[in-house]
Amino acid sequence: MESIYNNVCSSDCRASCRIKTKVQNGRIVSIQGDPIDEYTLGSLCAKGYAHLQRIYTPDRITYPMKQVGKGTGNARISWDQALHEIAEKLIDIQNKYNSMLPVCLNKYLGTMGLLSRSIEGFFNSIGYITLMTGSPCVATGIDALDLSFGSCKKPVPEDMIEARLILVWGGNPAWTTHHQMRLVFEAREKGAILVVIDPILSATAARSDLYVQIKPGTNLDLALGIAKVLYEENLVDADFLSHYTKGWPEFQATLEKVNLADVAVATEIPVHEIRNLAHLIGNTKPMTIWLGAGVQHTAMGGQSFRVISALVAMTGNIGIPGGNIHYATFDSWDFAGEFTSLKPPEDRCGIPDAQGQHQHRYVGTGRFAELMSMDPPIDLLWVASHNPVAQAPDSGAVKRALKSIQTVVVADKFLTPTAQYADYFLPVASHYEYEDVVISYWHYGAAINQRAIAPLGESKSDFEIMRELAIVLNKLAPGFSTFPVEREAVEWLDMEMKPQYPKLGISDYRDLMEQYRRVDLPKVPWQDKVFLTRSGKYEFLTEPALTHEISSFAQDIEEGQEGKDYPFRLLRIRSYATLNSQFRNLVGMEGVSEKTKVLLNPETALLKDIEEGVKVRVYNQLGQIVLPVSLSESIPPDVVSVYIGCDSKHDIELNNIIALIDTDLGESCSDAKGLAFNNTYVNLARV
Ligand SMILES: Nc1nc2c(c(=O)[nH]1)N[C@H]1C(S)=C(S)[C@@H](COP(=O)(O)OP(=O)(O)OC[C@H]3O[C@@H](n4cnc5c(=O)[nH]c(N)nc54)[C@H](O)[C@@H]3O)O[C@H]1N2
Ligand SMILES: Nc1nc2c(c(=O)[nH]1)N[C@H]1C(S)=C(S)[C@@H](COP(=O)(O)OP(=O)(O)OC[C@H]3O[C@@H](n4cnc5c(=O)[nH]c(N)nc54)[C@H](O)[C@@H]3O)O[C@H]1N2
Ligand SMILES: [Mo]
Repeated sequence: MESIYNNVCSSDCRASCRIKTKVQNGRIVSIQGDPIDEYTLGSLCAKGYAHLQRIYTPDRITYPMKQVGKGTGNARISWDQALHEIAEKLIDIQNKYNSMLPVCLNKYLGTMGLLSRSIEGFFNSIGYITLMTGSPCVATGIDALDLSFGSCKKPVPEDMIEARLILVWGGNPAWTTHHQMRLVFEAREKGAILVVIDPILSATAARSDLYVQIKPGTNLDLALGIAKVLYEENLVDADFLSHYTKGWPEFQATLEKVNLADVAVATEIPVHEIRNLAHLIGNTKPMTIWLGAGVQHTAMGGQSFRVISALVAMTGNIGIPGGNIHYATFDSWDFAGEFTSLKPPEDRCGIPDAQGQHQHRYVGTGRFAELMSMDPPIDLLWVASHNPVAQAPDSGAVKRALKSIQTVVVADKFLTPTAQYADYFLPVASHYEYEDVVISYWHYGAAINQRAIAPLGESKSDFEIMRELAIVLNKLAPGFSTFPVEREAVEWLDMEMKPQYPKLGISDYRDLMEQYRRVDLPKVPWQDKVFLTRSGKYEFLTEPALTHEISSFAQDIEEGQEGKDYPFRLLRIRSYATLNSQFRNLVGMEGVSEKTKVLLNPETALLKDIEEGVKVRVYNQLGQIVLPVSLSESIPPDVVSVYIGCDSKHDIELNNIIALIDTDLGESCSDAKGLAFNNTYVNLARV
């Protein structure tokens, strides 16, 4: 028997591709892009096509496991045993501390499926816990754009075709957002110029009309330099500035103090190139700027985003087709919040806020060292949709925390480096195995994800795990959890999706089955030029942003630099064939993605007596990793770059040597500052 199902990729990615899944006799036999998808036009990326292999790969774990003594090896147990033992631990914690604060949740976006919100829902239903909050990814950028615009909004992807100048600043869409490149190329065919600003001659830079090689961490300096030229040479939109912005006079005063010669020294971009770039920006309208993760992951990432977006404001490229900032918008995630608004039983206590309301205790995500010195301490940690040993900064600290916490529960599909520290491993179903909904934060397409096959082995969706744990808890201690266990997944989806129905022109989420629908957001944001800041204007550097006044030059590159012992800035290149730590275990992917290696400029190699292919130690105050070298002119001499390819046999943990450094923003939207992964410095030695 053969059937076709509608699926959607739930990865943390801009594309959220719709998929047609062919099933024969209960087994998936093919995965193809769905031609109905107006963003992807029916194609997938290398990772999407590899889903088929990933579902059935022999190293996927499809039964619960327990490890008695961390590091001793996992043994298979039953769901009944796993859920009972975890439930008993939760009840013991409440009895011992009269508080659930010793329970900690660390979750991220391993899946963007709506039902994964049941995880937060479950923990809300049992008490006020310690919640690892913030984002390793977007918080810095969101805060920055919130300060300038009042809200983080973007045009539809297709609006990029209208641009005459596309400025990609610190992103590598050719590998991370490849469907968008179709639109970039379409714009270029119509005469648009593609400029890429990046320290590395990336795959995107290689396709650009103008590549500007910037010294990493000097984005703020370059943006100020360009703004200075625009201002000095009157390449600004005076009408926009006088009617729709606040703080322009103060920003002019800042620009008065900027010296282009200093900018050239800091950024290592000659003055004439800075002027050329400014002229291009000032004379080419409409212009759009793509803000990438490379800038956001620097210590001054937030402030840099603000000054880069000021270039769009100064030139009046806001609210017009082909203009604006392409970053992300979470306006498309206007769900009912049924899971997140669950409240625990009345007797549970948390941290009282100013109004005396109980709250969770918040710790920034990635700040695992803090978990080891809390009062009350952390006794149970639940990790889901996240692989912090591989992805959080300072993996050593993450591992120490995981070792020191009595009970670690990891819900995943694979025995990831994090799961190797689990006391309980809970096998999660892939998104082909249960019904769900995914909405894109890039193109706002909403898609239903059907259950194409039964969950493999004993695996369960996060939702089923949480619901069953709530049932067991209430059996052992009646009333312990308020999770409405009788409610089915489909009812939750319907409730969460209710606010979206009018915006999608549907009356049931299942209407999405054979239709391509996007959440109805403006194709071009800010057309009325009314901003959501307190002043209603685009704000350069005003309240409440005054507290984030622009600091001195090159502050970013000083942050994290431990003197001349570690002279090279360490940058990671995302591979087109992997997604963060995922897909590395798929053997077949080695064919399309090169193995993990250190990329060095030949000049650096010469200096360090290193040749192509030899192994080097990349080290700093945190530790070391050893990898083979590949020489590349694409890498500047003061940068060491690690390319994470697929290397199932020699999986390296780059983040062992990534320092935990805060970015300057992130707290307003997420209660924690962002993470400056790109401010790590290292040294090298031939092994
Ligand atoms: N194939 C694939 N796609 C992905 C992912 C993946 O792992 N693989 N991850 C997804 C996720 S979670 C995210 S957040 C997005 C990120 O996607 P992008 O926003 O495209 O970000 P990156 O790929 O990290 O590219 C960052 C670029 O910034 C450069 N850079 C580093 N420091 C600086 C600097 O100081 N200034 C400037 N101007 N550039 C700098 C780097 O050299 C790099 O080329 O991709 C998503 N898509
Ligand atoms: N050095 C360095 N570190 C970085 C970055 C960098 O540029 N440089 N980038 C940062 C960024 S932008 C991001 S977004 C983070 C990403 O960090 P992570 O969120 O940890 O990213 P992934 O490696 O994709 O891990 C997601 C995990 O979720 C699991 N998973 C997938 N689906 C499900 C599901 O349905 N349920 C459950 N329970 N689990 C599931 C996957 O198997 C995988 O183990 O990494 C950050 N770390
Ligand atoms: Mo990310």
